[in-house]
Amino acid sequence: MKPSLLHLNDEVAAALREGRAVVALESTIITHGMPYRANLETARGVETVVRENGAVPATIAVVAGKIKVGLDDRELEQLAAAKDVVKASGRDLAAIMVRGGSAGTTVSATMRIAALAGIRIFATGGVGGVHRGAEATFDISADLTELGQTGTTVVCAGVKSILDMAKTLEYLETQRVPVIAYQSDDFPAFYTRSSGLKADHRLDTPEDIAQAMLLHEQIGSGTGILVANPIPEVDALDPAFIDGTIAAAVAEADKRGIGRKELTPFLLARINELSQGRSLKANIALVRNNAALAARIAVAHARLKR
Ligand code: PSU
Repeated sequence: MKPSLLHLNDEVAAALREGRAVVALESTIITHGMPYRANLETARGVETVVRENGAVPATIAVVAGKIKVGLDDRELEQLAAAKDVVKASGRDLAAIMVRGGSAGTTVSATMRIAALAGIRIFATGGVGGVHRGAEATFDISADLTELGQTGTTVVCAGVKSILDMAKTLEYLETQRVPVIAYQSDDFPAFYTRSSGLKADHRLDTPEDIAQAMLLHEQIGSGTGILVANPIPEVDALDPAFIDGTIAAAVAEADKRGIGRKELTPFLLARINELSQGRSLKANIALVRNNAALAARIAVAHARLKR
């Protein structure tokens, strides 16, 4: 893909030209991760959090066949309300562009587009991973292989236990992706602060993470970095409650034969219904928390690059 294929809005283009901090944001969370209007309010709120922490937000999506880096409010609103938008991972982009379609970009597509635009840091809620039962289905998110070949730092709250967390960490090791937990020894589990699994590394300040990004690049690692930021204590859900809810949703998906790219959106929606909105509330809180950390890392990174 050529950088000239990207449509940057003026604010993002100016910030990049001047070496100021920019944070990329994905849009599958808007189109397939949350119900309307919570999705729109969250998307707007997350952009505000990025600004409050000193960086420029760049929400990435495909709009009428064009790759947009930085959406205006009307585009954000249309994307949030539209019923005909698809979910695009990196491999889907070309075909969607040819037919002039619109798409929410997943972590894999967003991190690739961000890298092309020159944006090094990206905030999301959770990344995709190795699905439970992958030894039979082979269902492993392209987010993991993209992390293995694109040098974007992704700030997330760990992965949900809709996934096989141990296998996800194994796969990240194979892909040479460092996993750094922020102010924690454990790898977080999205709705809860610990998965019971240790993270490879712990760093305690945005400045240290920015420094690690520079060194990772200078070493020529060529891979992304996964920063795992635990959900704030006050927003975390009870582990027994959420694990039971997730298990019920996974069993239902299995029974109904739901798989491939429909699986993650189905599970997110079903968990929200079964938890009577508690999972959505936690999801919004952790995305905002990740956006704040990503912005602080981006500011520290821009300072180091000066
Ligand atoms: N996990 C979440 N919320 C999400 C997603 C994952 O907790 O919205 C979205 C992200 O965009 C991620 C994608 O990149 O789902 C992964 O989908 P799949 O498992 O089909 O690769």
